[in-house]
Amino acid sequence: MIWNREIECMPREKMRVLQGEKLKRIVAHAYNNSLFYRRKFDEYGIRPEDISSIDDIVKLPFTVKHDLRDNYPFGMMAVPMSDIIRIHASSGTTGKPIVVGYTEKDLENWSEAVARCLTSFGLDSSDLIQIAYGYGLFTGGLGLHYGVQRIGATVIPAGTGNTVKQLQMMSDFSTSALACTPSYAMYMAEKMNKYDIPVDSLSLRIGIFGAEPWTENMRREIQDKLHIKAYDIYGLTEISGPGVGGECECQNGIHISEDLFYPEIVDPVTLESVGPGQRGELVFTTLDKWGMPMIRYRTRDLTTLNYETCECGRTTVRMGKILGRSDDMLIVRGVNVFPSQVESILLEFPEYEPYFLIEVDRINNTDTFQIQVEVKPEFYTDKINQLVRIKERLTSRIQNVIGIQPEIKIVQPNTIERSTGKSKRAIDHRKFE
Ligand code: DLL
Repeated sequence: MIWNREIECMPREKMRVLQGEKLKRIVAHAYNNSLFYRRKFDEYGIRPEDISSIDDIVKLPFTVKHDLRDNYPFGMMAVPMSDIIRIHASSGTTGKPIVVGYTEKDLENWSEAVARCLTSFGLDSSDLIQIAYGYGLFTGGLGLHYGVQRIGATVIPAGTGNTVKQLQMMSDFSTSALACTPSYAMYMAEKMNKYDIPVDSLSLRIGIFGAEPWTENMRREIQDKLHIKAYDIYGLTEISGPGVGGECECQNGIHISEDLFYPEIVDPVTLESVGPGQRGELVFTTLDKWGMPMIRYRTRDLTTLNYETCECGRTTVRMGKILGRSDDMLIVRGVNVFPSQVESILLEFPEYEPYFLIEVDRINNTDTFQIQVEVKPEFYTDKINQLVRIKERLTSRIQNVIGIQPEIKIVQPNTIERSTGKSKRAIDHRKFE
């Protein structure tokens, strides 16, 4: 099923014309109604009249997270506050939170985007969808909530935490789809095992997972453990929230609602556009968001874009899985390390749990690279020799794939923090002055 066939299957040329029209409108709106954009465009010598098609987008300056922080809380709004009917916020890892505001039309568009994703996951009005993303200022809970209502399915607004109760609800209500972070889904699977809840006693068939990077290996693991199809949903607060894009039944790339959120990929260093299929930083322009338009917003997420028509029939551009962030990539002894690489390797080993914590430090001018991992209880043993062997295999696999040798520290089962939201997977203790 396709929620909005006209848009989702629109010929590419027609889509570019539509995007051009919308870009002209939103740039004029931003210039005329937001002091921030007026100053910025004036500084770059850009006027709304300079934009005549979507190709002109490269003339526009970028917007970055700092801009939102500097204009905290409402300085980036492009409508009077009386037209803003909802705010959300994201704390990020450091500093002041960023705040975003939505008009009624913005919320409608956002729900439309989420409705497209849910439909492409195979959900419809007959489904019961348990939302175990956080409600509140985080966009996950309410964002999914409105999308589920839009397709006429039943919302189970569970929120995060209280895992045993979540499982009970899933069983009592015959929940057919679960929406949460992939790490929370793994944790739920672990709890089901612990409490001897047979997975087939549940009615789950679909997972709606996002808000943090996860790998194909993680997908397989979750699908096997929960007997579901696990779909990727992507989004970020600045651009609306969840549903900027989502996979289809082909599970081969995240279709972006590009009539609403125009994506580009740029080289994170030179900021030049890169060719189709090439990896770089994802940049979004919101083409139909009026409360707080985002023009060429640098997401810091690293991925690729594929413009080929999908086997599902949709023509909308597909982004690859997020490979990491240009700002959470660790550079250890000169080598780029992404936490997702470690996750993927751990999942190749039956002995290890997929939970880990990377710690990086600098001692005597040399970077240390330690990874704490858990051995599954059935492989955990007092026999030092056996543990050493398991450790050696992991060390050499990581060295081969990533290019540097880690110090593997095996910790007791269940000691690495399980997360019900986004998991923290790396700590960098180095001080860079
Ligand atoms: O995490 C919105 C969301 C909620 C998306 C629920 C999906 C489901 P933020 O808190 O602003 O918003 O974080 C956005 O999370 O820039 C990515 O780095 C990461 N992220 C989000 N979805 C995915 C995904 C929400 N599917 C940041 N895969 C983004 C990988 C993701 N990373």
